[in-house]
Amino acid sequence: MSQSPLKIRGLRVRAVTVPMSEPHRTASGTITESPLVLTDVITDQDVVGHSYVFCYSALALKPTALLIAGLEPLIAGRDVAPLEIQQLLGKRFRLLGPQGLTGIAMAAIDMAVWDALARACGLPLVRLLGGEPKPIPAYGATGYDGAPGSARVAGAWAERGIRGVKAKIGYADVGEDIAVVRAMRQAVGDGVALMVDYNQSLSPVDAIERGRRLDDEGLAWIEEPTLAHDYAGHASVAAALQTPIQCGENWWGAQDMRTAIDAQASDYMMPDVMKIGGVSGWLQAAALGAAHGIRLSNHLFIEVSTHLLCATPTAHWLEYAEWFNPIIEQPLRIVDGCAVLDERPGSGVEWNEEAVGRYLVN
Ligand code: SMN
Ligand code: MG
Repeated sequence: MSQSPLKIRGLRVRAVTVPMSEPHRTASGTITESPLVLTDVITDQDVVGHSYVFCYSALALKPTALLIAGLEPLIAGRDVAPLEIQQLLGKRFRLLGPQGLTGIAMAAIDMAVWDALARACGLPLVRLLGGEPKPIPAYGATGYDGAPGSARVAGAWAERGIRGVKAKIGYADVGEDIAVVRAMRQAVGDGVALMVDYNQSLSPVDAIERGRRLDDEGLAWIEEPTLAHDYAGHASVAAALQTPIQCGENWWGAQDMRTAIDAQASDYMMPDVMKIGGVSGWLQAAALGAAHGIRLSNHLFIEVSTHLLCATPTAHWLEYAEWFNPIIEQPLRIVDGCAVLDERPGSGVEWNEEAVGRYLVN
């Protein structure tokens, strides 16, 4: 890095819609395409930091892009100092609140600023954070595709050497949930971990009833059985079941995670780097996880999340999803079922400009 501190000059914000090869069905809705906002933080020293955020719904794409671009005057001219920028943005949105699009916009900038800093230092993000690249075991997902469909996808993941597969369940009857798990087990054998995800679709009472039926299936975890912010409900489910409960992808900021820990809502936790507050928010979450001895996995955002898991003392699994790979110049590598980093500076996000141009939304 040069002697004078790197400064932010401005932002470049673009919206894209990346098609999915197959729709991803969950018990709480289907995703057919990936609406993403790409943020570039441009600095005064020939360094550009990149990040993307996932808007879930096409309706949120343009408002999110506008919100991120609107933050440019607030950060232009400031040092590339992500923790300071996090404080600044948090203050700016104190009255509106850190959830929803404001949280997404803050995370977009946070992740791109960290990426710029790592690039300026010539280091992969994990090394900037004081960690080192190491293999992180990866699991894949099947959608809400019934027993034959889930078994087919699970078998395909296992053939690629992936070490775990997570199924979307929450069918009309718990018998169907069990049938999906058994069909997958038959397809992958005993050496592959199986997880299930209810995507918030059950009441706590139903979750306990279904969970008891699933307790003998050898599952690695049961995810989001009930509403993400019903911490007491999740705590009652976690206390009643033997299978570990997994939650976190819908928590906004480390404060939500603290509430979940205080409530004993979940055995394992899987913050989403976007919703938890970017790299800065993840660092707080990782410290909470370490202090409480809670295993942490990620949710989506595989590139930056691999760097972060390598720097997380209680790292557990990498949730691996390839949906956003088409716009990434050098997609994350999986070797022997583990995500593997190299020594490239930054957080692993570099645009495939040809693909970005193809999927641009004006
Ligand atoms: C999930 C939800 C929404 C979009 C993608 C994935 C899911 C997960 O709950 O656990 O990955
Ligand atoms: Mg989930």
